[in-house]
Amino acid sequence: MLELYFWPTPNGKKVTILLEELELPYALKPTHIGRGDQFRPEFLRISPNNRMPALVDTEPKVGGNPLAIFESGAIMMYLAETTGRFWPMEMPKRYDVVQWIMWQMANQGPKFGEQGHFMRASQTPANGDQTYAVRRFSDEVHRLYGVMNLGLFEKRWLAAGEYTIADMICYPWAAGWKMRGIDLDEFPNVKRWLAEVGERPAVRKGMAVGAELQEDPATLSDEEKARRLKLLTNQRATPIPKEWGEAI
Ligand SMILES: N[C@@H](CCC(=O)N[C@@H](CS)C(=O)NCC(=O)O)C(=O)O
Repeated sequence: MLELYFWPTPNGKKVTILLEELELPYALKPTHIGRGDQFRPEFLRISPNNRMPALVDTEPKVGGNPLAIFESGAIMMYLAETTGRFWPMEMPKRYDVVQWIMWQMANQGPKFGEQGHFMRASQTPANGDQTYAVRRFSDEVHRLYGVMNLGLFEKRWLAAGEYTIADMICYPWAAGWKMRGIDLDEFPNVKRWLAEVGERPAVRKGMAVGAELQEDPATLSDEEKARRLKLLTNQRATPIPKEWGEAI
């Protein structure tokens, strides 16, 4: 059984898209990052980075103990490789896909995430002037849409001449262009690609997973909102949990 530790954010949805494309059964393990589930000792054993998504394959094909993987890119490579789908293994296609996965994990995900962070931070006067940070990351986001637009020039898919995990991993963040202040008409190749990927039934399904988990912020008290904000923004190193025992 595949157990997916998940919360409905773009990073989580990369994996649900792939699982839906693969039509694999999986058990969703809601990991409420606002409440702090990502700091539970048992979750940190799976994902020491205190981030979801994470995957546990309780019966790996290679045999042995259950296999735990964190980082969405690694999870997607594992699923694609073990099923033999959406990641051609022959050269040079294999690395055409890998380079876009690396690009997404090192550029699109982090920079888009920081743009969102500083845009939210700028709404609180106590944080001071955030103009520099918002500008820096908004420029990066614009540059990165441009990178995809170049990468998709005269190409239907990002890599390997076929629909792969490279497209799936880049889709959920790219789909949020409107709230990022992006004019999609500047990036016609991305616009065309977003429309085609977004129409796939498995992509629609994967993007909708966990919608019922979302909370209406209006139902949260001011104290709870402040507690969650602190939990998500002021993180420092987590000591080895006492529950792990001496042997770890
Ligand atoms: N590079 C990681 C990023 C994962 C990530 O940032 N997850 C966020 C939600 S989108 C999270 O779990 N945040 C919890 C926290 O900040 O404590 C991946 O792609 O898996």
